[in-house]
Amino acid sequence: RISDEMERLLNTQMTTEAYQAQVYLSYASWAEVNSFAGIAKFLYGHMNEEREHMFKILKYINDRGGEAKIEAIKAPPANPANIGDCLNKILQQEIENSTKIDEIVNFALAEKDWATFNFGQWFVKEQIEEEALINEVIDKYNLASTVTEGNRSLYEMDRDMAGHSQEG
Ligand code: OFO
Repeated sequence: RISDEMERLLNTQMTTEAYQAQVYLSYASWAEVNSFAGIAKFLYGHMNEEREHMFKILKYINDRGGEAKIEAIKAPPANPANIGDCLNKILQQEIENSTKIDEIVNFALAEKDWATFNFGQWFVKEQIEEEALINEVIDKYNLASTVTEGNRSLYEMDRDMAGHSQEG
């Protein structure tokens, strides 16, 4: 069974994943309203990934003798200023999330809770992929916005984002 402290940490992380989903949802909706249909589709897709992370943690807590606690999710931040701001904020959020995952893994190691240590490795790997994925999209954005052909390049990027993979 997971320890009480581990149960608390995992419950907090579960709510963090739900919050991340809310941020992707709100940014996706903002992008859609601002006519970036491709970026919106990509962000909606990533919202689903975060919900899966949340559910994965919920199942793990319950399977390991704990009890998942569904709590209030805080409101997402204000709309980003533009696509570049949106992507940078998402990257920042993923970097912060990686730190939180590391804390859980560190605690599992300290407690010799090998089941959670192993469970946490999936998230460690996932965070590497997510940071790489968002960095890749930022590179594309930077490239798209330096080309001096008016909005054509950003238009093409948005169109390509509709089919962009969710994997890093
Ligand atoms: Fe994008 O992060 Fe969940 O874990």
